[in-house]
Amino acid sequence: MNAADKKLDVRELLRDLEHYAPRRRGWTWRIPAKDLQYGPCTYAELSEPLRRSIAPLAAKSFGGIDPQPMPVITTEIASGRFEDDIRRMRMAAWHGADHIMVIRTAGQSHFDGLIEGTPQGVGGVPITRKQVRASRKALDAIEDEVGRPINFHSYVSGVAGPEIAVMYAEEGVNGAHQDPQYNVLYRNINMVRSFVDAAESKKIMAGADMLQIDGAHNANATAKVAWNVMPELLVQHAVNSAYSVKAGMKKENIALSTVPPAASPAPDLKLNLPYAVAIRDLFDGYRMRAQMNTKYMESSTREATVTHVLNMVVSKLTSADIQSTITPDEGRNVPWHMYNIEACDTAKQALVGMDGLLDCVAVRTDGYMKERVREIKERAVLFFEDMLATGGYFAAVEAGFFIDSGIYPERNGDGMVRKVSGGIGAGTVYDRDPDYFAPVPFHFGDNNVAQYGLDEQDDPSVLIGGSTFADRRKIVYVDELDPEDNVEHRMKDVEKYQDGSILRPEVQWSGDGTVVVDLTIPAAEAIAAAAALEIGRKMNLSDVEVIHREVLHPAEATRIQIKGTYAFDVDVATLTIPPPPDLLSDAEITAFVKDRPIKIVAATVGEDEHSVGLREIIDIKHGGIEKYGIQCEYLGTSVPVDKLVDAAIETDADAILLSTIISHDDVHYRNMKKICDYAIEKGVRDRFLIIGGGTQVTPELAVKQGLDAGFGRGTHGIHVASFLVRRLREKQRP
Ligand code: Z97
Repeated sequence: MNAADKKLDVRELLRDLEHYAPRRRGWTWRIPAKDLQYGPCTYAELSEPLRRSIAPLAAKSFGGIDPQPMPVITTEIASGRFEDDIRRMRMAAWHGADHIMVIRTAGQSHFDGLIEGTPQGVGGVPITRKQVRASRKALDAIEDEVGRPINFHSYVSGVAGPEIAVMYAEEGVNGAHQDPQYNVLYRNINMVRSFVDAAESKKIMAGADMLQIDGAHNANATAKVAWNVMPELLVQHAVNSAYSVKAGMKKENIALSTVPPAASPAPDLKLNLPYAVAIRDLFDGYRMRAQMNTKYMESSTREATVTHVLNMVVSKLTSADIQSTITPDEGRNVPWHMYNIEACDTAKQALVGMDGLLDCVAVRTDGYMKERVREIKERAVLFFEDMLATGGYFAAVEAGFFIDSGIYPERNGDGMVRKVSGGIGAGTVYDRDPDYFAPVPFHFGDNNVAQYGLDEQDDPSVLIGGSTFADRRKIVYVDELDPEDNVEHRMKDVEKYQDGSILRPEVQWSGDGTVVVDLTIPAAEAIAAAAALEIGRKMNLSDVEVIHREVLHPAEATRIQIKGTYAFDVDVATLTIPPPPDLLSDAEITAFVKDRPIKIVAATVGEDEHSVGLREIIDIKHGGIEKYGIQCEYLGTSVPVDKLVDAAIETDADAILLSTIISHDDVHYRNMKKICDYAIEKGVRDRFLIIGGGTQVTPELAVKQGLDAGFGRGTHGIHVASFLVRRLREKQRP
């Protein structure tokens, strides 16, 4: 068995984890494949294809291609159990993700140190060394499988930010969000402490060549009138970007988390495109990470997809470097595997679909665009000047400049106010003594190396025989601290699902037994929701919850989705699994018919007026056998079987297709026997193949009546054509 066909063995992955070393540091971009001829298509700006992947469903009409767009594609994973997240990472990578962002457990910013072991998280994964290491190790195997490097990413924020940055650098984490404004505005961490920590964290991240994403998009997600914060978003980008460069980061490792601030039903592109252009004008040389707009996201996957695709039109027109994807999880209470995967597919397919867009259209630089871009920039610059005049960033935060719902210079007085002397960790910043010395290679600010006879550019860790970055043996690896809340325990509970012989559906965790039921209930919303819960319970589901509702009409119907769990297993050994149909490819069939033309006669036989099934098998419109160039003579309905045989003789056909739907008294099988008997009587049975089809036809019973083949429900043209070609090919052989 190919390793890719096997389930990921998490136990194997965890074995010998204490000796794991990451294979590289730093961020990796996709490799461009310009003007790539791929299958029947030529593309302008793809990246290199994957070794293994899952193509969009429509790819089967294009030779199964799975083109990969140029931007890195992000997926955010957050189930709370890293052992399940790892499996989801694998699925996402096969669908085109190469930036895996692990969402930390809710409010990890408030932890004042590194956590050890692998406890289960709520609303995300607790960031621990073991969890990070296991995920990075898994991604090494996954990137080998798909044939493209995968970037692993999480957050460097909170009062333990610098410790986390060090651990990330040691463990080969490739990127992180780092923005002191996030701490200040959303986590009420003291501003002085946040900026001091940020300088240290950024220096370490720079040392490990990590990509940084800022936190500006959070203002959009938080503000009451989200599209009004456009000028502020630019100011936030500027503060973090300039600070990062000063802390030693390279511009090309600094990504702005740009978010299109509005969404349809607002005029999405008219508002978002000039904004995106303004950012790119102001922040030349930085990377653009297109964060999807989450502000307006409810529980509808359809609405999420519309917003996502419109966001990507902006990304495409303004050449974003990283494309984020987002799921309607928040509206649906759980992070689902399937929405991660759908969102990756949406990003990949939409971006590939827009390949070469800028060869076809151009973003205007006159008229509305010119005025609007200029207006946004002016408002942002004025905001910045006002901030400086007020006494700088800290004073501006104290004055409530940020997340105000007015569009600058308007102010609604509802901004987030924080005090310089307030917040978590206030008063914890101290001046360094003149002889302060830290024996570490990446450190921000004064480090009195001269006292030990070292130069500025020397690595001070030589004095202690190297740092943990250089010598991994110095890293203290703690496996598990909690005897109960750890991965071994969690996996033991779901042991029976590990090898795939016992199955239970899941949405996020192995064996969670959660299902979604989609119901259209002919009632008004409130009644429909109550009815849906009752239906769920009657289906023997427990913990039934309504996760989505859409009014189709106030009186006629409401669409309700419920989720619930059930507690039984399916043993794979008890299943009857039909062998996959052995079909030839369209190209193979067409090529055969070109060399050796095939002719058939067809009719519905007996007293049977049904014609649709047979027409579907024949007609080109429905993917019938005509499309391969097979000549079809359709004789109609209620045709006597002898007439069908006579017509086959007359036209020198290769095959007879008889259709029969009516099955009372086994008339369908009797007609099959009758046609074979007649052909034998005429001495022509060997001249053509006789094939029967119909919804009630069982292939084995049809053959028992003397036919060459029978086809039942679910048959398509390709099934019949594959059979014809195979048999005629056998006949040709000497
Ligand atoms: C995205 N959907 O794709 P805590 N630092 C920054 C952040 O933006 C965040 C944290 C820390 C979003 C990601 C929201 N961002 C989700 C700059 C979170 C997280 O441990 O939750 O406090 O920190 O960017």
